[in-house]
This record gives sequence, C-alpha cells and structure tokens, in this order.
Amino acid sequence: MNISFSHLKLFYVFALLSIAISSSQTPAGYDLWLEYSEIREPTILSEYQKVTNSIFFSGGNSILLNAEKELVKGLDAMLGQASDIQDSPNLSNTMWVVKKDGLNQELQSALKGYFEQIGKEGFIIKSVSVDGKNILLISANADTGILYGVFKFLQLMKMQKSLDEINLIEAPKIDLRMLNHWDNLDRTIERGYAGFSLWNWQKLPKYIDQRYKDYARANASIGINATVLTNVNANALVLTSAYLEKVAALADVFRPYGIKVYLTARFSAPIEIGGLNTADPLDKDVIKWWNNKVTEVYKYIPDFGGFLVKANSEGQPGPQNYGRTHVDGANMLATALKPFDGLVIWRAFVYSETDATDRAKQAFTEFVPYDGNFLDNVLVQVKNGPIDFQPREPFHPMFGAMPNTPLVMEFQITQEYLGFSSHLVFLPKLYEEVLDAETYRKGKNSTVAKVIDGSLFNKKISGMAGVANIGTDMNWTGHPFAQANWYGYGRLAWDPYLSSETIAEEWLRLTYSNNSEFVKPVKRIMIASREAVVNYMTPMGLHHLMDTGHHYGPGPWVGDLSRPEWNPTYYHNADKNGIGFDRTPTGSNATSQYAPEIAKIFNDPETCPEEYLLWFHHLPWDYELKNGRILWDALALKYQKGVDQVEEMISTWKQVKTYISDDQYNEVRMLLEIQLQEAKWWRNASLLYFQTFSGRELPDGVGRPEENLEYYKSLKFPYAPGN
Ligand code: GCW
Repeated sequence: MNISFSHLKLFYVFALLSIAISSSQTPAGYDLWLEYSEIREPTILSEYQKVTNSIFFSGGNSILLNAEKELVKGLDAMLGQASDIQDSPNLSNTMWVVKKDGLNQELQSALKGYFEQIGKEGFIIKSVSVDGKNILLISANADTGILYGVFKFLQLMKMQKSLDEINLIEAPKIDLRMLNHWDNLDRTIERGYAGFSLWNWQKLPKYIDQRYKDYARANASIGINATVLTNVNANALVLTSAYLEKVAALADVFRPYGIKVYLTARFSAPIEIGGLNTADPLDKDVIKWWNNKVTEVYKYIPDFGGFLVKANSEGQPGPQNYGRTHVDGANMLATALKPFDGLVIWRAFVYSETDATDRAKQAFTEFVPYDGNFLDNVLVQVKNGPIDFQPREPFHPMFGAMPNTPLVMEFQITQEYLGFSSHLVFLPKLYEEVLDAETYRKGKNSTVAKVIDGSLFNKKISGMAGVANIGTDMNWTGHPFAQANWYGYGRLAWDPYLSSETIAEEWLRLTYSNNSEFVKPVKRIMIASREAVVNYMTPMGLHHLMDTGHHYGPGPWVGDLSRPEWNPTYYHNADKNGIGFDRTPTGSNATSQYAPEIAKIFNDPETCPEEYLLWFHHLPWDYELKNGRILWDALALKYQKGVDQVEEMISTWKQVKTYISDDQYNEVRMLLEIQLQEAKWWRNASLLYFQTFSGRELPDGVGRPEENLEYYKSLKFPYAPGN
C-alpha cells in the first residue's frame, strides 16, 4: 500500500490527539471523590468565580505547595478559568489563603478565639473584612490546616454549596487518623480484595510511582494523617536498613500531604534480624537492640510515627513467650521511641488456643487489669467488637473500661467478612452504630465516640485505625462503592459524630453527581446495604459463620478445626433445643464485662435488642419474639429479607441509570447481581443447615433453596483472595 505524506500527517495528528485524550483521562474510578469537573449550575458558578477571581496565597514549604497546586487544579477544572494567584496581598484580592502568622494584627485578634480552637490541623473558612472589603479567608495555625482547608473549600464547591452558607471553623476531633495496611513484603495483602499492595518494594527507593502521591493526596483530602505500611502479621525484614531506605522514600512522598509513616514491629525481630537468641523485653541486649534500631529508623525517617504491634495473638511472637506481659513488651518499645516522640500502638486483638473461656471475653480479661500501667506514649488498639469484624457485633466491652489508657478504635474497611469487594456494603453505617453505642461507664451519654476522641476520660492523645481496602486495582478498592468506605472512614476519624447519612450524601455528590434524583435513591441503597448484609449472612446476633480460612461464603457446618474458636459451630451452638451463644451469667458471663446498666439489658432476652439476641442468648427454636413469631420463623424471614433488600438495591440502581455513564452503571449492576446470587447462597445454605436442628418447615415467604445441603457443603474455593 502506498501511504502518502498527507496520510502520514493525518495519522500523526490522530496519534497525537489520542495521546492527549488518554493522558488527560485517568481510568474509571481512579480519581475517587477528587475528580473535578466543570460546574454547570450558573449561580453557583458565578458566585465561586467571583470569590476566587484574585487570590493571595501565602506559600512556603512543600505542604503549602501541594495545597496551592490543588487549589489551582480544582479552580481551573470546576470554574473553567485560570485563577490569578499572587504571593503577596493586593487590593484586588477576593480571597486569601494565609496562615495565622501571615495575617495582620487586627485579623489575628479578631479571629483569636477561632485559632485557639483549631489546633495544628484545623482551619477556618470564613468571610472577613480587609480594608473595608469582604474577602474569603482560608486560614490555619499550621500548614496541614491550610491543606485541609483547601480540600474542604474545593469539596464544598464541588457539592455546589452556596458561599453564603460557608463559615467553617473545623478541627479534627481525633489525633491519629490512621490506615492500617495488611500488606506483605511480597505485595500480597492479607484480606485484600482490590489487587496487590501499592508499595513496590522492588523498585523503591529510586522509583517513585505516581500512585504514592495520588494515594497521599486522597488521604489528605479526608484528613487521614498516618499510615501503617505493613501487615500486623509482621515481617522483621522491613526493619532492616535495605527496607528502611525504601520506607524513607515513601515517607518523603507522604510528608508533604501531612501523613506520617508507621511500621509493624515483629516482636522477635532481635532474633530474626538482630542475631540475638532471645527477644525477652527485659533482657538488656534486647533493650539495647531496640534502642539502636529505633535510632536507626529515625535517621532514615526523622518524623517516623512509631510501631504497631500484634503480639501473642494468632501465633505472633510476643512478651508472653518469655513469661513477660503486654505491659513489659509495650513499655520496652515505648521507652526506645520516647526520645523521638514516637508511639507504640499495641493491639488488644488477642485470644489463646489454650484458653477455653469464651473468645469474646479474652481481650478484656487480659488487658483491663493493666489499665494505668502503660507508658504515656502507648496506645492500645481495640477492634470495634469483641470477636472479629463481623457484619454486626455489640461494641467491645474494653471501650470505657480502661479510663487511664488511650484506646484506639480499629475498624476494618476491607470487607473480610462482608462480601469482599463484590458486595455493596456502606460501612459508615456500621461504624456509626459502634461509635454511638452507650458504654455507661461515666453515667449516661458515655458513648464509644467519647472514649475514642479522648473526651470522656480527658486523654492527651486519641486515635482511630482503619484496616485499608486499597490495592492496585484501577479504582483502588475493587468495588466502586467501596471507595465510600475509605472516604467514610476518614470522615469519621475526623469527626466521629458525623452521621452516616451525611457521609453518604457527601460521597455521592463528590463521586457521582449532585442531582438529587440520583443522590436520594442511591443514598437509600447505601444506608440499607449494611442491614442487608447482616440479614443475609448472620441475622439476629449470629456471627462467624463464614467458611474456613478465606471467609468467603457460608460455612456454618464447619466444626473440625484444631482451635475450637475457629469453628463456626462454636459460635452458633445450634442443636435440637435451639441456637445462639449464652453469654449471660448462666453461660460465659461475657455480659459482666459491660457496665451493669448495659449488662442488665443484654442479660434478659426480653430487653436484649433483637439484633444481638443470639450473640448473648441460646434460645429455643420456638422462642416467641416481640412480633409474635417464633425464633425459627423470624430467623428464616430475616435471611429472606436480606435477599429482598438486595433485589431492591438492584431495582433502585436500574432507576438511576440515566444519571450516570453506561460504564458506571454497568459496573455496579454486575456487582449487584453477584451480591444477589451470594445473598441467596447464604440464605439457602444457612437455612438448610439450621433446619437439620430445628426440624421445622420454612415459613411462607422464604424462597426455597435450589440445591440441597450437601451441594452447599461441597463448594470449595482454594483460590479465594486475601487468604
Ligand atoms: O480478622 C482476623 C483475620 C486475620 C488478621 C487478624 C488480625 C492480620 O482473619 O487475617 O490478621 O484478624 O486482626 O490480626
């Protein structure tokens, strides 16, 4: 074929054009809630154009530079105008972005009360008068506050909030707002369902993947300020100099976004990488080894956050291997970190195969007696419930029971027990339920949120951790709606009193659309989704019925694992007489670990909230519930309800098709179909199995299983992810 010059030229133009198009477009979902697009609402548009017409941005270091870059990016994309940004003030300015110390005396004193409230990370967004002219001010005491303020301003713009409503004095209510990555050094992720680990250890430190910056930016946009890079089932190698150099490179990327790096410390590291023959926390060589190691870490990473430690839990080494206690172990590390202002975050997720007491009681029993014995740079990290990130658990009784120890809340964002990344489950609904729970430890209104933010017992430091659901998937989280769980976690770490409704609404507006015809119904889907998963997996207080190891799908029949508490049969106790775990004084007496006011409610099946009934009680199949139904029927109907709720989610999603792109629509539709299929699987398998004990017919209205119990038992998933 003869290709003429003009053909070639045309080809060249096309090639260039397509490069331009593809480089300006990131893959679907990659931009998370941060995709800035032109505002089409004319009043809002002109309002924001006016106020951002001429901006004085008082820059400086790399955090402020990121804030400025973000502002420019957002304004250009949303307002379609290149903004005029100056580094010194002038009379034409309509907006100022300036730290407190850059303001004149008059403004500083006018805003004094606010600056006192917002600490190091808070911000002010407010209209003020300068030389008799109104300007919009974004201000803060420190750099990170400016960064957060800019993100907030852009989010308000994107959500099309009128500027009249904007008068914000905001500060985070929790100090440490952390992600915990369960990422292994080989880049697999324990309980990860969105690809591999972002950290490319092989290419670090020289090669800095753009994703590290995008990750940091996304976190900063919701106020996350700490990240634990490695799995709590730790590998000591990350503490060797070869890896510390790589960690330092990541810390350098994250620092300009206000994020500190933490690592997990394997307790036996002095043996594994230090050549010692013990890791006894009271041994002087061990102490010296950790002191040296910590000093080395700080040479690489001067603002290193500290260590997260899982010790003497599920086979991880710890101080008890040497006859020492959690306090001995934590305080030894804390002493090494203290000179550098580093922290120890010691996990309370412990249970032992040699201890026959109810697993739900073990963490409390082990830790509460140590209250007051930890050094002041130790925080104890407690999972939201006493077992393990189930679709529903009552709040962990340790919350409120250790007034002298800062307790960090550990939520799981990755959906280990909630459908992996195929099920749409909006987790802030779960988080909210736990945070709002009443501990009664200092009378009425002693909520878990108040324990966590430190206000109940006047703590100097507070924290929340979320086990990340992030991986190398194009959209970061696998399921597009799982992004809402990352987002929502960050928002609640910032303000644990926010409602899940508010968060859902924000996320939808920022991610999809401001159109209320879209937002309203989809918000309904999100809000209903958590109860749906509880209903089709583990209704009425049932728990830990997932199949072994990978936790994918139902396995209530599993009863042959070496450790009793790894078996679902341990948790449901179904027999001819009934079902449920008796945790009242006639059973394990786990209820005694709650304040008496709460224990009393849980102890009596008549007052125990129905959603925790089988968590705390073993009840006969014909136990009569408040609505007059017997337990067996109610349970079966709950399973059905879960399936129905997913059907409703699907039909609602179909109704909003026109408001989003086909790709966006189809992606979620396909996932919802999987969710429906798996919800039915859960219902069928669970009910057929429990029916072998109850011996009763399924009540009307409950779908009939397509297969028999043997079929469901025969299903195997050797390559289920995350295991
Ligand atoms: O939920 C269980 C998980 C383990 C996890 C452990 C923990 C990292 O199944 O994979 O280990 O909890 O939280 O330590």
